[in-house]
Formats: sequence, C-alpha cells, structure tokens
Amino acid sequence: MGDSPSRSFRDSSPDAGASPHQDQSAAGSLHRRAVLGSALALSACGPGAKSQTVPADLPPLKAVAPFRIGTCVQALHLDDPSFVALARRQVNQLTPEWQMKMEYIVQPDGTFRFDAPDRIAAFAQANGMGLLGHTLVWYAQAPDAFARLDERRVSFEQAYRNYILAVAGRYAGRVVGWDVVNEAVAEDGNGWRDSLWSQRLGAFEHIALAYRFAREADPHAPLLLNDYNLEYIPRKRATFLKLAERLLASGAPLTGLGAQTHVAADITPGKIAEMIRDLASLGLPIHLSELDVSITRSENRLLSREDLRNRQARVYGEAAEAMMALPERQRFALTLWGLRDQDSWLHQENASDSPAPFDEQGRPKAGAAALVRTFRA
Ligand code: 9MR
Repeated sequence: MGDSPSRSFRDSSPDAGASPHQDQSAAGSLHRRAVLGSALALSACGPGAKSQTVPADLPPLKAVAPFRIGTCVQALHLDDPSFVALARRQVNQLTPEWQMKMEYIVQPDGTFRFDAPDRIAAFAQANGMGLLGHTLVWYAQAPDAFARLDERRVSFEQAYRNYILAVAGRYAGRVVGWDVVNEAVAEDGNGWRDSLWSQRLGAFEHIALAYRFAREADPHAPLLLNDYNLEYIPRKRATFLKLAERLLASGAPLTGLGAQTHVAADITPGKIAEMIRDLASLGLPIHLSELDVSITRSENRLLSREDLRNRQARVYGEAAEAMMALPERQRFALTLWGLRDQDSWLHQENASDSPAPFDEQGRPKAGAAALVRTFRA
C-alpha cells in the first residue's frame, strides 16, 4: 500500500493533531497564566525591535553544530525535491513524523505495514543520516487490534512484546536511538498517563517492559523517554525525572531523555535552558527532540507579529545554547519538528503560523541564523 494522504489518515486517529498547548487541564491553564504574566513584564523592555537580517551565505546547520541536527519527515516529503535538497544540506538525522507509530504500522486485522518507514529508513541510510525511531509506545495510540485482542490465542503481554520486537527488531543496528515511550507523564505532573497499556499491563510495568523488549530487539540502540511541556510545567518535569529514576533503579535500559520543546515565541527567556539543565542532572544524554516555536500560540497580546518573530529567533538561539552548555557526552541531538513553515503540524492546524527556522522557499529565517550563530560561538 502506498502512502495514504496524510491529512485524512491522521484525522481518523482520535488524537490526531493532539496539541500540547491546547491542554484544558488545570495545569494547562496554570502554565498559560505563568507565560502571560512573565511575557507582559518583558514586553515593556523591547517591543518594536528591528527584525534580524539573515546572511545569504549561512552555513548548513549540520556543518556547524557539534552534535547531530535532525528533522521530522514523512514519506511524502521524499517526493518533494526542494525538501530533499534542504534536508540533505541542513540535517544529518531524521525522525519519522508519524509513519513509525502504531497508527501507521498496525492494520485493523493486526498485521503490520512497513512500506513508509522502510522508505524513510532507506533514505536516511542512502544519505548518511541517522534514523531516530519514533515511537514504540504512546498512550494516545492504542489500535483496535490490541483493544480487541483474543487472549485465548495470545496474551496481551505477548502481543505487546511481539509488536516491539517486530518494529525495533526490523530496524535494529540501523537507528541512532528509539523514543521507546512517548508522553508517559500526566499533564498536571500527578503521576502517569492512563492508557490501554497501563490498564492491561500496569502503570509502571508497561513502561519498564517496553524498555526491556526494545533492548531485546536491539542490543545496542540508545533507548529514550520522550515528553513535552517540560519547560512550561515544572511539576510535570519533576515527575518525568522521577519516572526516569525509577526506571533506572528497576534496571530498565533507559539511556537518554527527550524534551520535545514545542514552545511559543513568547515563552519566558531562560525556561528552556532551565529545563535542559534540570534534565541533565541525571547524567543521561539529552535529545531536544521536536523543537518548534509557534508564533500564533503566543498569548501575550501586547507583542506585535514582528516582536514575536524576533522572539522566535531568540528562542531558537536559546535552545541551541542550552544544548551547547551540556557536557559533550550528554549532547544527543537537536531535532527540528519541521524544517520549512509549511512542513509543520502547527502550520497545518493554523495556516497563519510560521514556526519553523526555514521559510516556504527553504530560505533560512532569523531562527536558522540564531542556531548557526550559537553553534559557532
Ligand atoms: O507532527 C505529527 C503529526 O503529523 C501527527 O499527525 C501526530 C499524530 O501522529 O503527531 C505529530 O507529532 C507529535 C509527536 O509524534 C509527539 N509529540 C507531539 C507531536 C506534535 O503533535
């Protein structure tokens, strides 16, 4: 089967387009208030600052960064010559944006489909790029084939193991790492997410098992735990770190932490750096795994579009700086969740958002220049 049109396929998933910043929980509104309050204070210092100009001969990100630079990718991007040229020039790592998830791989009859992820893996290999497996277990994706499993034939745990062995085993030796469990922590930081997996295998146990099975499938791959809003919600970050510690204490082969970093341009300066420092305290490598900086999700109404564009560039710079401040062995990679504006999930949700570091023609914006400047400093 070829690629389904991504929009309709994703729309059919109950959590398609689930958006970190639209969380309606108490913690979600708390973090919105915190962001607004601090941004208001800052706006007094610098509205109306001039846009930064971008040097025409900006060097490629991957050439100046002392760690891997990635982007997310869908198989359909590989048919777009301008995307391919930009990706080849700028990055040396790819994360399949959705086609290595259960929503793509698991068919209604419980069989697996690997055409698109195989194509992305082959492209990565042919172009000397790392492949970051994303993601084996996600609370938001629980295919019917699992929900309706006939346990007279196979136990739930066996089916879970079979899936992880099939997927992580297929790409064993060919990935730079796996996001084994994605978004395990509750949004308010009060424990872990409820899901089909937690209900059937146990709240902590399903997470620990996923790491065990991923290690069984691939003896050497770095195995990461990935989550979002860790910069906005300190309580969620604390629970994320506790979960990582508990996994390590239980002997689970967790070897790295992923901070998605889907942020808005009006995020309080220093928040990303603080989050990365905090995560690094466990001594594990850190992946800044899904960086994008939304303009339209900014909530500070006092900032003009131009102010927000300037802040966006500064946020890209801060993210790069936070990675640069880590000891070398803890700099796993920095992945952009969309190279060009039109590639971003945020742009698909709101066509007036322009969250990426490159514009629609693939020209570097101030965000790309800030990344380069920081990597070179
Ligand atoms: O950007 C991805 C979008 O194209 C998919 O439809 C969606 C569901 O698979 O997932 C988006 O990526 C998410 C990532 O896998 C996990 N963190 C949040 C990302 C944005 O929603």
